Amino acid sequence: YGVAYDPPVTTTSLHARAARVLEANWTGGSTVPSRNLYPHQWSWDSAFIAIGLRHVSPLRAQTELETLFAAQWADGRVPHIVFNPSVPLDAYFPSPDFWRSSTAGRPAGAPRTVQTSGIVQPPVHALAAWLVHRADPALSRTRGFLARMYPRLAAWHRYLLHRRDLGGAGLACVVHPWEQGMDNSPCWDAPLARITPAPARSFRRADLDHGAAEDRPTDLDYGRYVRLAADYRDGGYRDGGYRDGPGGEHDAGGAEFAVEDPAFNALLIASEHALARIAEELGAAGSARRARAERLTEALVTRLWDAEAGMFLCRDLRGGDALVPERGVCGLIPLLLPRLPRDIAAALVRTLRGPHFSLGDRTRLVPSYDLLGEAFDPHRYWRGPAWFNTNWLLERGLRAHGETAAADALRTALLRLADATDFAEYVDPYTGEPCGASGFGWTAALALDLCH
Ligand code: 9WN
Repeated sequence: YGVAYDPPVTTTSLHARAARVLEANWTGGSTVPSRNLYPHQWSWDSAFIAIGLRHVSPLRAQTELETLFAAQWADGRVPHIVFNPSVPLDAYFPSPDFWRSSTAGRPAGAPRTVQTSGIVQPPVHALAAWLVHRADPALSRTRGFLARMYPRLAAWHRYLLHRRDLGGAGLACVVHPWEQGMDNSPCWDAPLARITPAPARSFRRADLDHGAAEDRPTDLDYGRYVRLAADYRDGGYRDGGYRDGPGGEHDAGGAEFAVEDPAFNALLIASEHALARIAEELGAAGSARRARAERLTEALVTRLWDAEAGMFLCRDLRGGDALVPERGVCGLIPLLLPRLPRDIAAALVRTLRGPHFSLGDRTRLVPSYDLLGEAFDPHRYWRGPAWFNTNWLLERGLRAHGETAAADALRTALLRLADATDFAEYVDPYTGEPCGASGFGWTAALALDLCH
């Protein structure tokens, strides 16, 4: 499987260099994932970045989340991108003129003063807010950090649990692959195949100015991403959603792409537990939120667990409401939940160690997709490479379930590769060779978190 990536010799400590990446990516109110490739604020990146930043500057970590939530829409959605007005329009595609969140005829509830996208990303934010608070409770209380964040976080979860419950079973749906955050995962191949791509000449990809074409999604993928986003925009970013109407009617909305994803929902559950703790810290009751998190965990198991695969799968609501038979790392992320049924957690650990993901054996970090899958490609974005955020989540999950030795080994590997690759965006899971951008925000932040 090739030669293991040969790390350069470094003299400054990992901690100091990670902090320097976050400093270099800081724009005054938030942190960009990458100066070149992603020059704006991204939603789930900011949550992961805040988790690391709290060890360097609790104030900046609080500000990171506050800046993101200042762009929250009136319906509670937190946009996946908050655009930096001083960055040229052609630096990233799709730019604000594509999303049109604040132009004439702007969609209902979009903020007036800041330009955003209209789709969302995984809800890691309440979890991040709680961890940021805990890093410096005195500062947090003085600034009223949690008191200000709580209603916004609650509205965000409300949006996902009501407007995005397109399947009617209680879980949140994503309506675009960018929402789930693992853009070109083979899990989306079947649901995306039904979407007519926008013609390649109708848009210009800025990502190829900075990233190698063979490491990025294809033009055909992009055509479909653009079509889906444009249709959602042209519908005013309205969602269907389950409504407790008099007849309990179920309106699945018009979304052509609607998927229940295990990672997105596991993060929502973890964040709901965090929100319960935040409520208690503020002197309110957390029990209703805990009960809701338990109900969501049950729904996750009922809807998405596949005993034969030994992992969770995605449910394609527009594909006959069937499970997608692809093993993506998203199906392992629920290990993060300490209250997952024991037999399921044990099966997930077995799957992680088995031939499809090969933890502690042939790979250096857990790949984003099945090593034995037909679509596996060790360099193409979310179709095989190992990512630091998903490995951090799995490290947390292994630890939560008492798999201390495996968690320690994963932590060591993660720190080593973050260091050796100058905080790469993602790596070849076999060799550790860096791919995508370097100086990547969440890689630096999560390495920092694991140093503590
Ligand atoms: C689209 C910023 C984001 C991450 C996603 C990752 C990538 C964007 C892109 O970069 O997606 O949102 O342009 O490819 O897939 O997880 O949040 O780092």
